[in-house]
Amino acid sequence: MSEVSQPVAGQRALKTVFISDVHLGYRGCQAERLLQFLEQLDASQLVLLGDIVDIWSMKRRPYWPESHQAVVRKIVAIAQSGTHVVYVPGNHDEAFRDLCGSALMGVDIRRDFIHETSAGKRYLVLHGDDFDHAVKFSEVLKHLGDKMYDVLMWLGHIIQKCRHKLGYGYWSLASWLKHQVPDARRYIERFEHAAAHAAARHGLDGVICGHIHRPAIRLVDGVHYCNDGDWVEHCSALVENHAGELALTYWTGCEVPVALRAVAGDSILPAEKLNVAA
Ligand SMILES: [Mn+2]
Repeated sequence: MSEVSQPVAGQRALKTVFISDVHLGYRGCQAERLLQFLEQLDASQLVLLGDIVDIWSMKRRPYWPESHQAVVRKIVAIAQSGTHVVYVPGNHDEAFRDLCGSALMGVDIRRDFIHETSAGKRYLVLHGDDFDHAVKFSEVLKHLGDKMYDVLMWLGHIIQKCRHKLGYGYWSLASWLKHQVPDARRYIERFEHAAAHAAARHGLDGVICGHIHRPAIRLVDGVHYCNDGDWVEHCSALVENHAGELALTYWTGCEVPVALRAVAGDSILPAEKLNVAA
């Protein structure tokens, strides 16, 4: 294990933070939690890895509360405060893919790119819908999934309210259910293998993506597979420290100054490991 690198004077706490699948414009978006996360963000680079805005959902049902606008304002402010912000549009915001290669309000828009960590490891960075064809997830199933998802989100919010009253932290019903369904597990596995193969084909060490709303860091076929999760169910981000180590961090809903819990795989890393002040 490499030594923990402490940020030097003037250096940001983290090197890179990846978030995706925020789904602004969709009722399930956890905009308030994301705002709190972004308030605490201290990173040299912020990567917005797709499905930041849910144009599909807004076409079905227009929805744009103040908190969603506040997230956009916050991101622009972060870009203007010296953090390099890169936006990789996903499938729910693919209209922005026409702007790939340009910069908007200080935000670089890219279709995909290769990220090199401080440790010299090279990662393919992309949203992940590119692998949908590989996993052959049928259109019918997808459509059923959308409807089911709305019901689950509604149920999940009720459970969340009860948990909050009882003093428990954030927990996702949709995520827990998905892990119980064999088909969903197979879909996730196929997706992870397709992503890993793409990175291997390009001769890279790993892949960083989002899209399937399932945060993960693991070795898949010898490739370092990293998924930053989402801000509908998990409220998760993938972070890189100055030593080039990658870890997942979750907004837990705890009312502590920094509600960031860093985990890698199943093990919980101490916060100092990631230079995140606890
Ligand atoms: Mn997506």
